[in-house]
Amino acid sequence: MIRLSEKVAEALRLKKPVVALESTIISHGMPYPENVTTALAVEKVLTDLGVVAATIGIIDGVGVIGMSPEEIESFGNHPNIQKVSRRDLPMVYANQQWGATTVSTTMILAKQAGIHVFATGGIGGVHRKGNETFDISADLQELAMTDVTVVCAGAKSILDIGLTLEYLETHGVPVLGFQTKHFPAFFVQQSGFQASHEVNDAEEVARIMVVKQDEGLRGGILVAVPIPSAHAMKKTTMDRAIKQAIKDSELNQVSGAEITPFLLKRVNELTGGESLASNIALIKNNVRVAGLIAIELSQLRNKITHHKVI
Ligand code: PSU
Ligand code: MN
Repeated sequence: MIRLSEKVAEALRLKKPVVALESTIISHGMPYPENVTTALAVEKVLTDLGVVAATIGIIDGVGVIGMSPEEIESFGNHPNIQKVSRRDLPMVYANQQWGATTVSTTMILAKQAGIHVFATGGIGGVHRKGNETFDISADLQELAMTDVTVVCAGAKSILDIGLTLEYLETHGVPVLGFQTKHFPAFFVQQSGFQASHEVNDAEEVARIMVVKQDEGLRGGILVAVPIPSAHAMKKTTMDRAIKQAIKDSELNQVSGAEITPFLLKRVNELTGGESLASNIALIKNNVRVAGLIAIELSQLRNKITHHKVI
């Protein structure tokens, strides 16, 4: 059910660094045309580092690992492309549909292709009042079971970040603060909660990944990179927008899979261009960190193979 682009297939064959990228961020995370220009710009961040970008999406029922610029444009410009999480995957495949992959689905497809590093903006998590609604993103279950390292800027405070971190702890997912002990909240550098562990650099992340894989410890790793300070937003501005967005979602009785896209869109509208600029800056930064991790991982893996041959 998956098809690798030639570039991605070759890089994986040669054990060169590859980073996966998701497509729901393109279809539901940002307005057109900035979604497309950003998706292409982040691929360039990777290319400049010597890393191969693999943007993942589902086209006519096939999981495409390494979408072309034309395919990225179609995803960004499509008025109502379906957001596909783990639950939705069989139907989209069976009915040969198009689908934008969330963090959970991108992890599934990346793992199947043999890609272990994935960069995005923010992950899904336990929603506010999640204890009543049971609305917990499939992203968290995927992190619990699928061996892919997800590099993000934390989670937006549309979620209950405390409960999200508790859930990850219960399921044995390391949450690594990249050069920070704080867990970031997307637009702002600190959520008020701590990461489970602070890492110094990409090399440390890669070593942790290798040990975790080699010890057979199931599941992924979350690397949380704070938004660069020059692009961080005021907490009060964000808190106000998020409060309003949640109120609007309740008024409109939005629920289920619709809620995250609704809140993302509403927060974007309420904070306008400022949040869009921050969003783009943090994604580029996450992708750069993911690229460095992929480079270190590829070096470690190639070294280990070499010693074994001797
Ligand atoms: N949070 C963001 N930006 C996003 C998403 C979440 O700040 O684009 C997207 C991701 O694709 C994530 C999905 O995997 O929303 C989670 O949706 P849900 O909460 O319905 O599981
Ligand atoms: Mn949900």
